[in-house]
Amino acid sequence: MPDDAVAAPRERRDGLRLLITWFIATAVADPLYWFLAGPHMPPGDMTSSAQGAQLDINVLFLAAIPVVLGVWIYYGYAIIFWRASRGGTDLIGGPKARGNLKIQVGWIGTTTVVVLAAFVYGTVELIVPAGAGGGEGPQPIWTPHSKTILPIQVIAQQWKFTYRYPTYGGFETDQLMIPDHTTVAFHVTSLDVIHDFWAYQLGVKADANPDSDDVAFTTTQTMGLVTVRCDELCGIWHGAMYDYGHVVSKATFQKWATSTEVKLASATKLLPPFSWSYVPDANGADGGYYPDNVVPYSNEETYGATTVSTKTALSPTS
Ligand SMILES: [Cu+2]
Repeated sequence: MPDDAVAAPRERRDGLRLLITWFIATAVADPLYWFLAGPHMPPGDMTSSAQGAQLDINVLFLAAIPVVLGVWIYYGYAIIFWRASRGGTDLIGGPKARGNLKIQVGWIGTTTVVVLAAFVYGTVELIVPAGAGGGEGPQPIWTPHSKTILPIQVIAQQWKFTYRYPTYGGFETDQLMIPDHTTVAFHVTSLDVIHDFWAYQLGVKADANPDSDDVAFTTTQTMGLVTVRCDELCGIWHGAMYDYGHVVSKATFQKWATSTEVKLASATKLLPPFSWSYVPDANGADGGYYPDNVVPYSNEETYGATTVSTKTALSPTS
Protein backbone atom coordinates (compact mmCIF):
# COMPACT_ATOMS: atom_id res chain seq x y z
CA MET A 1 0.00 0.00 0.00
CA PRO A 2 2.18 2.85 -1.15
CA ASP A 3 -0.57 5.41 -0.43
CA ASP A 4 -0.50 4.74 3.31
CA ALA A 5 3.22 5.01 3.41
CA VAL A 6 2.95 8.54 2.01
CA ALA A 7 -0.05 9.47 4.16
CA ALA A 8 1.30 8.68 7.60
CA PRO A 9 4.30 11.06 7.81
CA ARG A 10 2.36 13.77 5.93
CA GLU A 11 -0.43 13.75 8.52
CA ARG A 12 1.87 14.04 11.48
CA ARG A 13 3.80 16.90 9.94
CA ASP A 14 0.56 18.80 9.20
CA GLY A 15 -0.56 18.52 12.80
CA LEU A 16 2.75 19.73 14.13
CA ARG A 17 2.89 22.64 11.68
CA LEU A 18 -0.66 23.64 12.62
CA LEU A 19 0.12 23.43 16.31
CA ILE A 20 3.30 25.50 16.05
CA THR A 21 1.64 28.15 13.86
CA TRP A 22 -1.30 28.36 16.26
CA PHE A 23 0.95 28.57 19.30
CA ILE A 24 3.08 31.39 17.86
CA ALA A 25 0.01 33.33 16.66
CA THR A 26 -1.59 33.03 20.12
CA ALA A 27 1.63 33.99 21.90
CA VAL A 28 1.72 37.17 19.78
CA ALA A 29 -2.00 38.05 19.67
CA ASP A 30 -2.94 37.54 23.34
CA PRO A 31 -0.32 39.94 24.81
CA LEU A 32 -1.02 42.43 21.99
CA TYR A 33 -4.69 42.42 22.93
CA TRP A 34 -4.04 42.58 26.68
CA PHE A 35 -1.71 45.57 26.55
CA LEU A 36 -3.08 47.54 23.59
CA ALA A 37 -6.86 46.98 23.71
CA GLY A 38 -7.45 45.70 27.26
CA PRO A 39 -7.18 48.99 29.18
CA HIS A 40 -9.61 50.68 26.74
CA MET A 41 -12.37 48.10 26.88
CA PRO A 42 -15.76 49.18 28.24
CA PRO A 43 -16.99 50.13 30.73
CA GLY A 44 -13.67 51.53 31.99
CA ASP A 45 -12.44 51.54 35.58
CA MET A 46 -14.41 54.27 37.32
CA THR A 47 -15.71 51.84 39.95
CA SER A 48 -14.85 48.43 41.33
CA SER A 49 -17.69 46.84 39.40
CA ALA A 50 -16.79 48.62 36.14
CA GLN A 51 -13.22 47.46 36.50
CA GLY A 52 -14.45 43.96 37.26
CA ALA A 53 -16.58 43.95 34.11
CA GLN A 54 -13.62 45.20 32.09
CA LEU A 55 -11.39 42.45 33.51
CA ASP A 56 -14.01 39.81 32.70
CA ILE A 57 -14.31 41.05 29.12
CA ASN A 58 -10.53 40.95 28.76
CA VAL A 59 -10.23 37.46 30.25
CA LEU A 60 -12.93 36.20 27.87
CA PHE A 61 -11.06 37.79 24.96
CA LEU A 62 -7.80 36.11 26.03
CA ALA A 63 -9.61 32.78 26.00
CA ALA A 64 -11.48 33.45 22.75
CA ILE A 65 -8.52 34.66 20.67
CA PRO A 66 -6.76 31.25 20.61
CA VAL A 67 -10.04 29.57 19.60
CA VAL A 68 -10.63 32.03 16.76
CA LEU A 69 -7.01 31.77 15.64
CA GLY A 70 -7.23 27.97 15.74
CA VAL A 71 -10.24 27.98 13.41
CA TRP A 72 -8.78 30.58 11.03
CA ILE A 73 -5.37 28.91 10.85
CA TYR A 74 -6.97 25.53 10.24
CA TYR A 75 -9.09 26.97 7.42
CA GLY A 76 -6.16 28.81 5.92
CA TYR A 77 -3.96 25.74 6.11
CA ALA A 78 -6.66 23.56 4.55
CA ILE A 79 -7.21 25.98 1.68
CA ILE A 80 -3.50 26.28 0.93
CA PHE A 81 -2.10 22.81 1.56
CA TRP A 82 -5.03 20.40 1.29
CA ARG A 83 -6.65 21.67 -1.89
CA ALA A 84 -7.46 19.11 -4.58
CA SER A 85 -4.85 20.50 -6.96
CA ARG A 86 -2.19 19.50 -4.42
CA GLY A 87 -3.69 16.02 -4.18
CA GLY A 88 -4.12 16.26 -0.44
CA THR A 89 -7.84 15.92 0.19
CA ASP A 90 -8.29 12.15 0.48
CA LEU A 91 -5.28 11.65 2.69
CA ILE A 92 -6.86 13.41 5.68
CA GLY A 93 -10.42 13.81 6.96
CA GLY A 94 -13.50 11.89 5.85
CA PRO A 95 -13.86 8.35 7.17
CA LYS A 96 -10.42 8.54 8.75
CA ALA A 97 -11.40 11.43 11.02
CA ARG A 98 -14.65 9.77 12.00
CA GLY A 99 -13.06 7.09 14.13
CA ASN A 100 -10.16 9.19 15.32
CA LEU A 101 -10.16 8.80 19.09
CA LYS A 102 -7.50 11.45 19.57
CA ILE A 103 -9.63 14.09 17.84
CA GLN A 104 -12.78 13.05 19.69
CA VAL A 105 -11.19 13.07 23.14
CA GLY A 106 -9.30 16.25 22.33
CA TRP A 107 -12.44 18.03 21.09
CA ILE A 108 -14.73 16.99 23.95
CA GLY A 109 -11.98 17.49 26.53
CA THR A 110 -11.01 20.97 25.33
CA THR A 111 -14.56 22.29 25.03
CA THR A 112 -15.47 20.83 28.45
CA VAL A 113 -12.50 22.50 30.10
CA VAL A 114 -13.24 25.85 28.38
CA VAL A 115 -16.94 25.84 29.35
CA LEU A 116 -16.39 24.69 32.95
CA ALA A 117 -13.59 27.22 33.44
CA ALA A 118 -15.87 30.00 32.16
CA PHE A 119 -18.61 28.80 34.52
CA VAL A 120 -16.37 28.75 37.60
CA TYR A 121 -14.71 32.07 36.74
CA GLY A 122 -18.06 33.75 36.03
CA THR A 123 -19.58 32.52 39.30
CA VAL A 124 -16.62 33.67 41.39
CA GLU A 125 -16.60 37.03 39.62
CA LEU A 126 -20.28 37.49 40.43
CA ILE A 127 -20.05 36.60 44.13
CA VAL A 128 -16.70 38.07 45.21
CA PRO A 129 -17.36 41.70 44.15
CA ALA A 130 -20.78 41.72 45.91
CA GLY A 131 -22.96 41.11 42.90
CA ALA A 132 -20.65 42.86 40.40
CA GLY A 133 -22.88 45.93 40.13
CA GLY A 134 -26.03 44.05 39.21
CA GLY A 135 -29.39 44.45 40.95
CA GLU A 136 -29.72 41.81 43.66
CA GLY A 137 -33.31 42.42 44.69
CA PRO A 138 -34.49 43.71 48.08
CA GLN A 139 -32.44 41.22 50.14
CA PRO A 140 -28.98 41.11 48.57
CA ILE A 141 -26.98 38.02 49.55
CA TRP A 142 -23.64 39.31 48.29
CA THR A 143 -22.90 42.43 50.30
CA PRO A 144 -19.73 44.53 50.41
CA HIS A 145 -17.34 44.42 53.36
CA SER A 146 -17.18 48.20 53.71
CA LYS A 147 -18.46 49.54 57.02
CA THR A 148 -19.62 52.83 55.52
CA ILE A 149 -22.07 52.44 52.69
CA LEU A 150 -23.84 55.44 51.21
CA PRO A 151 -27.43 54.64 50.23
CA ILE A 152 -28.78 56.43 47.15
CA GLN A 153 -32.33 55.80 46.08
CA VAL A 154 -32.92 55.78 42.34
CA ILE A 155 -36.54 56.52 41.47
CA ALA A 156 -37.51 55.80 37.88
CA GLN A 157 -40.70 56.99 36.27
CA GLN A 158 -41.95 57.76 32.79
CA TRP A 159 -39.56 59.24 31.67
CA LYS A 160 -36.90 60.39 34.05
CA PHE A 161 -34.78 59.42 37.01
CA THR A 162 -34.70 61.22 40.32
CA TYR A 163 -32.51 60.49 43.31
CA ARG A 164 -33.23 60.55 47.02
CA TYR A 165 -30.54 60.67 49.69
CA PRO A 166 -32.03 59.09 52.84
CA THR A 167 -28.98 59.88 55.00
CA TYR A 168 -29.37 63.60 54.14
CA GLY A 169 -32.94 64.12 55.23
CA GLY A 170 -34.38 62.24 52.27
CA PHE A 171 -34.22 65.14 49.81
CA GLU A 172 -34.99 64.37 46.21
CA THR A 173 -33.17 65.79 43.21
CA ASP A 174 -32.63 65.12 39.53
CA GLN A 175 -28.86 65.43 40.10
CA LEU A 176 -26.92 62.23 40.66
CA MET A 177 -23.88 63.09 42.75
CA ILE A 178 -21.63 60.35 44.09
CA PRO A 179 -18.55 60.71 46.31
CA ASP A 180 -15.24 59.22 45.18
CA HIS A 181 -13.69 56.23 47.00
CA THR A 182 -17.01 55.33 48.56
CA THR A 183 -19.09 52.18 48.57
CA VAL A 184 -22.57 53.01 47.36
CA ALA A 185 -25.78 51.02 47.66
CA PHE A 186 -28.18 52.01 44.90
CA HIS A 187 -31.77 51.30 45.90
CA VAL A 188 -33.58 51.22 42.59
CA THR A 189 -37.34 51.51 42.36
CA SER A 190 -40.07 52.82 40.06
CA LEU A 191 -43.21 54.88 40.45
CA ASP A 192 -45.06 53.47 37.46
CA VAL A 193 -43.97 50.86 34.93
CA ILE A 194 -40.82 48.74 34.69
CA HIS A 195 -37.59 50.64 33.95
CA ASP A 196 -33.92 49.83 34.37
CA PHE A 197 -31.18 51.95 35.93
CA TRP A 198 -28.07 51.56 33.80
CA ALA A 199 -25.18 53.73 34.99
CA TYR A 200 -22.72 52.80 32.28
CA GLN A 201 -19.39 54.04 33.63
CA LEU A 202 -20.25 52.79 37.12
CA GLY A 203 -20.75 49.26 35.84
CA VAL A 204 -24.13 49.28 37.60
CA LYS A 205 -27.32 47.94 36.11
CA ALA A 206 -30.47 47.18 38.06
CA ASP A 207 -34.14 46.71 37.22
CA ALA A 208 -36.42 49.48 38.44
CA ASN A 209 -39.75 47.93 39.31
CA PRO A 210 -42.73 49.56 41.04
CA ASP A 211 -43.26 48.63 44.67
CA SER A 212 -39.84 46.99 44.79
CA ASP A 213 -36.41 47.89 46.19
CA ASP A 214 -33.65 46.53 43.96
CA VAL A 215 -30.21 46.90 45.55
CA ALA A 216 -26.93 47.17 43.62
CA PHE A 217 -23.50 47.87 45.12
CA THR A 218 -20.40 49.47 43.75
CA THR A 219 -17.31 51.29 45.01
CA THR A 220 -16.12 54.41 43.22
CA GLN A 221 -12.43 54.67 42.28
CA THR A 222 -12.06 57.72 40.04
CA MET A 223 -13.99 60.94 39.48
CA GLY A 224 -15.83 61.76 36.28
CA LEU A 225 -19.02 61.87 34.28
CA VAL A 226 -21.55 59.04 34.43
CA THR A 227 -24.15 58.33 31.76
CA VAL A 228 -27.45 57.02 33.08
CA ARG A 229 -29.90 55.39 30.70
CA CYS A 230 -33.16 53.57 31.10
CA ASP A 231 -32.54 50.08 29.77
CA GLU A 232 -36.02 48.63 29.80
CA LEU A 233 -38.58 49.57 27.16
CA CYS A 234 -40.97 51.70 29.21
CA GLY A 235 -43.14 53.66 26.81
CA ILE A 236 -42.98 56.17 24.01
CA TRP A 237 -40.17 58.35 25.41
CA HIS A 238 -38.05 55.46 26.69
CA GLY A 239 -35.26 56.50 24.33
CA ALA A 240 -35.18 59.98 25.87
CA MET A 241 -34.96 58.65 29.42
CA TYR A 242 -31.36 59.42 30.27
CA ASP A 243 -29.32 61.83 32.33
CA TYR A 244 -25.81 62.32 33.65
CA GLY A 245 -24.30 61.86 37.08
CA HIS A 246 -20.98 62.89 38.57
CA VAL A 247 -18.46 61.14 40.75
CA VAL A 248 -16.88 63.98 42.73
CA SER A 249 -14.44 64.27 45.62
CA LYS A 250 -15.72 63.38 49.07
CA ALA A 251 -15.44 67.01 50.19
CA THR A 252 -17.35 68.31 47.17
CA PHE A 253 -20.06 65.72 47.71
CA GLN A 254 -20.39 66.54 51.39
CA LYS A 255 -20.73 70.24 50.60
CA TRP A 256 -23.27 69.59 47.86
CA ALA A 257 -25.34 67.15 49.94
CA THR A 258 -25.54 69.28 53.07
CA SER A 259 -26.32 72.49 51.18
CA THR A 260 -28.90 70.77 48.97
CA GLU A 261 -30.54 69.27 52.04
CA VAL A 262 -31.02 72.78 53.42
CA LYS A 263 -31.99 74.30 50.08
CA LEU A 264 -34.67 71.68 49.39
CA ALA A 265 -35.93 71.36 52.97
CA SER A 266 -39.27 73.04 52.24
CA ALA A 267 -39.81 70.83 49.18
CA THR A 268 -38.76 67.69 51.04
CA LYS A 269 -41.52 68.35 53.56
CA LEU A 270 -44.10 68.04 50.77
CA LEU A 271 -42.75 64.71 49.56
CA PRO A 272 -44.09 61.45 50.86
CA PRO A 273 -41.91 60.22 53.71
CA PHE A 274 -38.82 58.39 52.57
CA SER A 275 -39.56 54.76 51.88
CA TRP A 276 -37.54 52.00 50.20
CA SER A 277 -40.31 51.67 47.64
CA TYR A 278 -43.53 53.42 46.79
CA VAL A 279 -46.90 52.01 45.87
CA PRO A 280 -47.93 53.39 42.50
CA ASP A 281 -51.45 54.75 42.45
CA ALA A 282 -53.26 57.18 40.20
CA ASN A 283 -50.14 59.19 39.54
CA GLY A 284 -50.46 62.68 38.29
CA ALA A 285 -54.13 63.24 39.06
CA ASP A 286 -53.27 65.70 41.80
CA GLY A 287 -50.87 67.53 39.53
CA GLY A 288 -47.80 65.75 40.84
CA TYR A 289 -45.94 62.79 39.52
CA TYR A 290 -45.44 61.20 42.89
CA PRO A 291 -47.76 58.71 44.53
CA ASP A 292 -49.01 60.36 47.68
CA ASN A 293 -49.14 57.05 49.57
CA VAL A 294 -52.74 57.78 50.55
CA VAL A 295 -54.30 54.36 50.46
CA PRO A 296 -55.73 53.74 48.11
CA TYR A 297 -56.78 57.01 46.42
CA SER A 298 -56.95 60.60 47.48
CA ASN A 299 -59.83 62.89 46.46
CA GLU A 300 -57.72 64.45 43.77
CA GLU A 301 -57.14 61.06 42.28
CA THR A 302 -60.76 60.52 41.40
CA TYR A 303 -60.02 62.75 38.41
CA GLY A 304 -62.69 65.29 39.32
CA ALA A 305 -65.47 62.73 39.55
CA THR A 306 -67.20 64.69 42.30
CA THR A 307 -70.34 62.59 42.24
CA VAL A 308 -68.43 59.54 43.35
CA SER A 309 -66.76 59.79 46.70
CA THR A 310 -63.49 57.97 47.23
CA LYS A 311 -65.16 55.74 49.74
CA THR A 312 -68.08 54.59 47.61
CA ALA A 313 -65.93 54.21 44.53
CA LEU A 314 -63.71 51.75 46.32
CA SER A 315 -66.22 49.96 48.47
CA PRO A 316 -67.09 46.54 47.04
CA THR A 317 -70.62 46.63 48.53
CA SER A 318 -71.84 49.93 47.06
CU1 LIG B 1 -37.72 53.80 31.49
